[in-house]
Amino acid sequence: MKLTGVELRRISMPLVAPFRTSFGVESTRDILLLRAVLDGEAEGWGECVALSDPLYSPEYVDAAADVLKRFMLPRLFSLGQVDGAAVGPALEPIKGHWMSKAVIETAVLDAELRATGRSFARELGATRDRVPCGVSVGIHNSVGALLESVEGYVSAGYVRVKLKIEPGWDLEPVRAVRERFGDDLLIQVDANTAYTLQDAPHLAKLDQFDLLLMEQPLPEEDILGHAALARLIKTPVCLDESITSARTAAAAITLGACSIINIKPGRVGGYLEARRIHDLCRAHGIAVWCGGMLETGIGRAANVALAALPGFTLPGDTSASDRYFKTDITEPFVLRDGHLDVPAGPGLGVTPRPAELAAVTTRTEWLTA
Ligand code: NPQ
Ligand code: MG
Repeated sequence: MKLTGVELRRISMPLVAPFRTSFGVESTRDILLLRAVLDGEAEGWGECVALSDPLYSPEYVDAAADVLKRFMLPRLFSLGQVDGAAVGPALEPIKGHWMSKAVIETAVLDAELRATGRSFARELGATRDRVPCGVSVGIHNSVGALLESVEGYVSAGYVRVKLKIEPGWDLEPVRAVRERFGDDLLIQVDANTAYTLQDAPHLAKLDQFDLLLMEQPLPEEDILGHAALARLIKTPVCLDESITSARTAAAAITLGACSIINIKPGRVGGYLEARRIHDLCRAHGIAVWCGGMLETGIGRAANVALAALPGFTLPGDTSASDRYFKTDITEPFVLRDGHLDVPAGPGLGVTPRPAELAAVTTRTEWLTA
């Protein structure tokens, strides 16, 4: 099939509550959606996970739209034949911009799979029909407010809680959650690069709370620092921001920088590279779990499919739609017994609902060969 057109659609999604991390706070998610059309009729969707500002990764949503329009789409429009597997190789000469590569690859894959009645989950190699879900809990203004939020998530059925931490918000909130909810609650922490190796003695004080893992304590390029830290603390080190490809994952594993990896398809250039990282980690005995970027139902459907692969042995940040949004653009993902169902229909198995989509759209652009 040939790529004949692409719609770039910007939507503005209000969050149910502000989400604060060590790098900033957001109350609205400004998202780029992409609709790919093959042979003038087959349609597929993708959701770009880039944030508004380059604070989580070097990517940001305006740059994602720009690089797609000026550099990626022209290369793909000029191909005689395109399918999901051809997108990565065609865009290989373009450095970085993984989130932009991921969104167009996903949309082309979705179009191809919908046209042939195959599900995204089946195509990736999913072996389960539902996945256990964790929840990511932002930095709060007080420990009391944090406990109230965690209480709500635990009652909703989430099987694991991830607490965002930063210097000044670490030992006290983690201790409070562990004491209040007991030893059985699965807890992990995520620093989004807020510490340095000099903080190792302080981070070692978190060992006493039996955390599942500590996610990305040090800067993204500090692979050697993570390897040193992993030898100084008992809590397993997990990398997020540092892992941008199967190659960087292989290097981090070989250097002993992590024993667990958070796989976010957007951050690594797409679901096919995400699967390669899954396969690599499985061969090395490295546990993986599926990260999240506050996706709508479109990105969430694809993440839930990936999380159903056999190597995803830890609960992901694949929360229900209502964790983030009052109204989702697709049929909402609803938590049942701490799990989400893996969509089984053709392609991603979910489609934006026209009225809900129109209500949040701020701009659309139609591009053709
Ligand atoms: C992480 N996600 O694992 C990211 C970071 C992230 C679910 O914790 C707005 C503001 C959107 C902050 C998306 C989770 C964001 C955001 C993702 C942080 O590191
Ligand atoms: Mg993270």
